[in-house]
Amino acid sequence: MTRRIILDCDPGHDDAIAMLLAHGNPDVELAAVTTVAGNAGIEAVTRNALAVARIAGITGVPFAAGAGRPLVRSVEYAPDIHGDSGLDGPVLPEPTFDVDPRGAVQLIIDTVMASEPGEITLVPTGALTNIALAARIEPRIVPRVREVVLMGGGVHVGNWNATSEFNIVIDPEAAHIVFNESWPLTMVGLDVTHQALATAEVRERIAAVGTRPAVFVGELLDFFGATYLASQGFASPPVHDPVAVAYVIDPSVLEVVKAPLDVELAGTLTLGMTVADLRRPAPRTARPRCRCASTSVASGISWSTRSHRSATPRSEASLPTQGPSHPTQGPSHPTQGLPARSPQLLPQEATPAPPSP
Ligand SMILES: [Ca+2]
Repeated sequence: MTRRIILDCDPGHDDAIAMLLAHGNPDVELAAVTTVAGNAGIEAVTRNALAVARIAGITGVPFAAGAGRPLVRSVEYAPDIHGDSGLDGPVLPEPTFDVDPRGAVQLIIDTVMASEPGEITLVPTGALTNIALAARIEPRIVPRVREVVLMGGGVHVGNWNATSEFNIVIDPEAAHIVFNESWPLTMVGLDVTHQALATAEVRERIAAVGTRPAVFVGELLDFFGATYLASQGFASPPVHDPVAVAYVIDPSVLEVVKAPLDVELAGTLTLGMTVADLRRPAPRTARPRCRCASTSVASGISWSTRSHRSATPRSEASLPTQGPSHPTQGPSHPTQGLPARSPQLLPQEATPAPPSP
């Protein structure tokens, strides 16, 4: 069944690839695309989203601009990774349509309320400001949302600082709201997305597609790969946001465990840290503080069990193995020794998408 999603994003190189994947894959349908300040300011990321829509040929999907700053804190951007524009590298085309005047939060509310209960999945790949505001302004959306599958956080891993991931730490209060609503929520965090690497082999497969979106993805990865190498030491860049979309398309791509989950708001060293209690067996005193119907944490990529639906199937044995690509990925990392490559679904985001109705 086609899953209808609202992609709430801050494009952003990996957001752009996530959008291409969501548009190009027949198992998901973009019900709306909303933007939030994060990788760059709200005007920039919104312009970027519209440019990606033109490159992908997305039409008939409402786009809306959302929050320009976090709920409480000062706004922070990520130019070291994404450049000042949020999408440095490719030359972007001018948008061909305007944003929805209702704005992101109202568009999210209207889309969920106009859909059947359980129809809409929220896929935030930026700060959770818009999602938190929507839940507060119209609480009736919460039980109507099928689930929230977000890229953000991580278990014992950070990127903005030692403990915290960018999307969560730039608006931790919004994350707290979203983590403590009663919808099912799955966190696709850094411990998983740091394994979803755009290796040379993956990039060759995308380049071989040869379409405009494929060339665009190559240009995105040229810039993204260079900044990730310079700023964080990755030999191949981790392509975070498409992993959340890939999980919606095919849950078998990730190993997921249910666990109590919340976000740190009071830590002097750990603000924005996502805290999942993964102790097994779960201690009797371990209770989720949050009220989510269930919280789940992606714990790994299912290299051996996920379905193989790529247009260019290859045997696992033929795939190159790659050692730890990140200097901080220690020898105890559970995936060390596994083929380091992007999810099977990643190359499909470069496939030319059929025009939207
Ligand atoms: Ca993002």
